[in-house]
Amino acid sequence: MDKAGWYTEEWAGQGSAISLRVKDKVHDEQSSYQRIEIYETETFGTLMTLDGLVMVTDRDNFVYHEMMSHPTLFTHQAPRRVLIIGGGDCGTLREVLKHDEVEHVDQVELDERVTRVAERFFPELCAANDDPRAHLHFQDGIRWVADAKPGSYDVIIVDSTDPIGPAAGLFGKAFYADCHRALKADGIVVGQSESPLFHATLIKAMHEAFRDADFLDVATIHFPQCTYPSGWWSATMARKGATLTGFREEACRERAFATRYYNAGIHQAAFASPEFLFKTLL
Ligand code: AG3
Repeated sequence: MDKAGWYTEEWAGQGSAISLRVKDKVHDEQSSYQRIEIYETETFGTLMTLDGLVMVTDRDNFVYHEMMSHPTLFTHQAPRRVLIIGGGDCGTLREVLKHDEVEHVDQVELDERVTRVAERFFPELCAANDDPRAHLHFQDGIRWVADAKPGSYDVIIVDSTDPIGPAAGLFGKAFYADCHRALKADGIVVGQSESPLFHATLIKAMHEAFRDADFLDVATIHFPQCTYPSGWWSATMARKGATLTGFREEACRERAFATRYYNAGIHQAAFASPEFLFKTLL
């Protein structure tokens, strides 16, 4: 927060930044893994940063959390067992638990402090944490997946930070090969995949790593996320033994729960690839 009351995240190497006008810094701690800060902003509600990078704001996190969960869960025919890697603020977990057919969710977050701070400052994101289907584990997600019983999950969601530090391993072939083993035959893994505008080469590398790890089909979906680098974000999905078709459109249209961004039209549109990315991925 500068003297004039702005929080700024400079977007590494991009000569651009996001600034939010801040009323107050309400929390600041150094956990064993990272610096966790909470601000009250003037127009985006509460903001959480990790090592100075924007993770969540009250105002726009719904787009990210809905798109990290519903497109994958409505592509899978019967998602019963779900694994979330990271996701410490619990916003993705809340969306996953909106699906009645989900019977069991393991969430494996490295830093317990992120969840404890989210419980205090983002109670609405943590509203479903007491759901008996939710199982929170605080340990290394890479290790968890390596140790998972083969074929034990329908869906794996990688709700990570940027591919630096401990999260770097969540974007590579070795981790994807472990996901492949941990998934059932028609299982799907989806990971947040940064900005199409800024990080197209990372998205390309993810596609290659998923294919090298024997996934049959890979696709990137797009959505706006105005407080993340470039304001345009993506998630990349890969499926083990089948293509990423089979959208349960009727179930989506008749869903019994509320969403604010996601719907059937968004689902279909999100899979469309911009020309430059299409060419990058060739
Ligand atoms: N996961 C994606 C964070 C990446 C943001 N990067 C940045 N600000 N440089 C956030 C966790 C939400 N559950």
